[in-house]
Amino acid sequence: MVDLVAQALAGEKFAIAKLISCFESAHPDAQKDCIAIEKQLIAQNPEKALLVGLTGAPGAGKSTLIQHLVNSILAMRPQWRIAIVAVDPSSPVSGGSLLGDRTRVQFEQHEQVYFRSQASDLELGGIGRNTYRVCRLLRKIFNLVLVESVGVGQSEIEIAHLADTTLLALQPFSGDEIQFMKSGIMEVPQAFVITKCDAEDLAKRSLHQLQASLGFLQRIDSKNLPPIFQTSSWRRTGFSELAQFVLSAQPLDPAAELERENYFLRKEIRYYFGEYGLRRLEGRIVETVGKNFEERRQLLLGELRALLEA
Ligand SMILES: Nc1nc2c(ncn2[C@@H]2O[C@H](COP(=O)(O)OP(=O)(O)OP(=O)(O)O)[C@@H](O)[C@H]2O)c(=O)[nH]1
Ligand SMILES: [Mg+2]
Repeated sequence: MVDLVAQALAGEKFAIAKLISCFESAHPDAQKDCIAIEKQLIAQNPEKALLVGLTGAPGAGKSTLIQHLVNSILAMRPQWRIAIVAVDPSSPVSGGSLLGDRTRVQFEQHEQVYFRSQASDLELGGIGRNTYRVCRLLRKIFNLVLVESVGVGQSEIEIAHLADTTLLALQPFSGDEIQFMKSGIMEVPQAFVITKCDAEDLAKRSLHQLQASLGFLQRIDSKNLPPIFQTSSWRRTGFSELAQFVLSAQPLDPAAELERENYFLRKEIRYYFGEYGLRRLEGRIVETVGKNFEERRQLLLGELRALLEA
């Protein structure tokens, strides 16, 4: 395990994939390994990378955006290593990830870029069962972690719980804004990106429309609107401005980080054991604060299992 962690920190993709598999595994022994990996990583690297979420309607241009954004960031930070997690919609019939259905991003030209896809889980709000834990792992190995989630139901809101900074991609005049306004999603992101701004007048008109829509939202302070970026993969414009924004964003402070940790613990407990489990464990959730996340997870899920089996 010590070797594997050292290799992953040195950027070896095979080792990184093995570590991720451990966090995705449902095997009982895997949790012990996860605890050991987390300890090793904390000992070897006290830093945590920024976690950026990108969401938007299907086909809005998210993957293309990530590809150009990563290129721009690497032009500014040539030594950086970047991980991309794509949360793919899963088939309601087979439960499997519909990998072939989405445009796959090609990053082969960069040795420092690592790509991983995960199946989403609608019951968990559209992100994968282990996405949070895998992102925690990747934040210790990479300088930046980007998560793309497809807009299905509430996944836009869920990714905002997951990420330090959330970007919402919108296509010009797609009608997505109206849907997003109704469901509260427009209030979620730290920045908007209007994609496919291939022509000047289209860019201008769609910017005005978005600004006007945001003006209607009571919960957004009209003097403090989130920044709006406009990109075109065709013209290759807007990506360096967006890259600057990402590079200037800050990870959550420790208090917010702990809140996020508890949010995902509660969510998992509710998923497996329902509201009853959550009520039984609420006190223990608070008592275990101070331990590493994977240790808390093992302890809490183990205690509930024992309680229900007794
Ligand atoms: N004209 C134009 N087309 C674009 C631009 N960006 C993306 N596209 C096209 O839009 C389509 C969808 O792009 P993707 O990047 O796969 O969009 P996505 O949001 O990741 O899609 P899903 O992951 O399937 O939800 C592709 O055919 C892209 O070529 C752009 O800036 N201009
Ligand atoms: Mg995509």
